[in-house]
Amino acid sequence: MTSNGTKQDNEAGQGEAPQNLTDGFHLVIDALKLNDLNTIYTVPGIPITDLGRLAQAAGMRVLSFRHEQHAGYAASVAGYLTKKPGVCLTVSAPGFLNGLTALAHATVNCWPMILISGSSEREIVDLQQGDYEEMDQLAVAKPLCKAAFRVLNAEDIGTGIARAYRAAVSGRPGGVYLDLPAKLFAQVMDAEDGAKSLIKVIDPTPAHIPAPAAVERALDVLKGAKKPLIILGKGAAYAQADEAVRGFVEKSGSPYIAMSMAKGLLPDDHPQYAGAARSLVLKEADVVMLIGARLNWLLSHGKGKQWGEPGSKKFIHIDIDPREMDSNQPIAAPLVGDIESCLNALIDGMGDNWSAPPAEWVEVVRDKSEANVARMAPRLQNNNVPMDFHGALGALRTIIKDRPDTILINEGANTLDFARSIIDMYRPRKRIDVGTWGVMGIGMGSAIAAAVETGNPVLAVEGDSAFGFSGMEIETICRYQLPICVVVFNNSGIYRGTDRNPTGGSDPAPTVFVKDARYDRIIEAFGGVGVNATSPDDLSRAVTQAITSGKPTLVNAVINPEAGTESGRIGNLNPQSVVSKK
Ligand code: ADP
Ligand code: TZD
Ligand code: MG
Repeated sequence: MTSNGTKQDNEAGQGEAPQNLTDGFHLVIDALKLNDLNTIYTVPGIPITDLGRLAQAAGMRVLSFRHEQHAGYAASVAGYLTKKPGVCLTVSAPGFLNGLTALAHATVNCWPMILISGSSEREIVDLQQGDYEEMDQLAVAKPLCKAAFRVLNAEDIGTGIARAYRAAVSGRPGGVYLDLPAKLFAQVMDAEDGAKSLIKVIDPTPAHIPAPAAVERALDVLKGAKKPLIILGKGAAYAQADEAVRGFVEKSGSPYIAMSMAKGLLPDDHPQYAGAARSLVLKEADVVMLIGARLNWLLSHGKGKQWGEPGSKKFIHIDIDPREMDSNQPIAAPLVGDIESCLNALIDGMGDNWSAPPAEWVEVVRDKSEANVARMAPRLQNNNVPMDFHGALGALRTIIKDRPDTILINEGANTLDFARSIIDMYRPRKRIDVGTWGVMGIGMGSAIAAAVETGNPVLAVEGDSAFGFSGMEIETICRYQLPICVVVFNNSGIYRGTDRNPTGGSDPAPTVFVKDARYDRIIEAFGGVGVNATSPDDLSRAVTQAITSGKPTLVNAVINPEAGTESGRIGNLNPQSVVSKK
């Protein structure tokens, strides 16, 4: 049926029983539900207010945020955790743009997400006649996501949502934009034809079996290794191939390290885990096997001092995207396929007599790990007041150890870098952080999605600056009564709270915030529990209480303003003026 046909239906419809008709609103909802997409992260307004209402009436979970960016981050994290696209719904132009950062973030992190946005009328937008919230949103979205579609006719809604779903999850996952102009929602069509127009997506993430020759090549390279190293990335966590990952790592006998969000895929106290000997293994390994991890800036592009002598390593790389191969270093054995299929093929190919790597390598790595862990231990038990990062994170480390199903959200600079190395993870997909961009602002959106999608308790460990980006969503957390405990590491600023205005003027330095701020009072405004914690013992008590009760809680953790360093552990990326230094 064409849009003309729809019009006729509309007119004819006046004489007919209304239950025989459907409209754009209902078709969008029915298409989402048909594909088991039952949760929407949104901010309401023209033209999608009724879409949210009707979706809730149809039994969908509709979570209404205070700012679209956080609804978007929530959808991206829902995609990461569930392997189905998270759905974010926004209003036109400014709402769309607010959601777009999260759509780009999802794409950069290879997480499936669909940003559905209402938009203004095509006829007016294209003639630039100044519509309410006018913008050519499809054109703006295109370069920032994996795919972008617009639906003009009600009978194409099913196709639009099916295409968006497939584009988001197939191959390398990413963000997809779906543009729905206001007029579409009110378009009416015959209900039976409407139902028939919907598509249930069959096998949206088909297995991607690696070529046998590529498997053999990878095994040859691995077999030749005297000092192998496996690096697990968040693609391996996303793949939900947990048994294959464990099976392969253990059968290989190789030391492994985990990128931040792959922590816990195997427990961080696993005997092969070399996280505490990271510098040693990166420098010394002769064969490095990347599993769902890119050789991007987070691994210094596989170059530089930390990687030892140039040319001293061979790489094996498992990824679903063939174009990732050779992006930064020549790959001796590219293995293109989905992680589960690739690892199972490798496990089969290893047979029953696979020999473990040379004992001296395994022992050197284990000795170094154990020595570093032992050296760190006393610092984590300090009870200093004001707290430093080690004392405060030592307390939280124990809490996660005792409650390994808790999902840890983490952002900030020092707060991020210290937490990543101090807090051990024991279960897959329990750590969500700033991801590939190192973006601040993912905190509350991620926490909300983690709670909504899993029902597990959530602990968000936030720098005071990082928290500020999404702080108003504390109201959302209280409104939905989510089991989220937010700990703000309050060192009164970005990196440190000690900078001074060099002119002696009354404006504070750009990196410092209000001294002695009480973030805990923010949550009290919305009926949540606020606690001011000045010692690791206080902090431990407050967080344990929060997780046990499941009540929305915000702990203001008072951290020594002198404790941090510039840019945390990536100060080397920070350009500094040599001429203006005193
Ligand atoms: P990290 O930041 O943890 O190092 P990256 O985001 O850089 O991880 O890398 C994740 C990689 O995983 C991406 O290159 C992506 O294409 C890949 N990937 C995602 N899902 C799968 C899958 N199911 N099978 C194989 N590779 C995958
Ligand atoms: N804006 C965005 C969206 N992302 C960013 N990464 C930054 C700005 C720059 N930035 C960082 O890279 S870390 C950080 C900013 C503003 C905040 C660090 O302060 P914090 O953490 O209080 O969160 P610590 O513990 O004081 O180091
Ligand atoms: Mg800070």
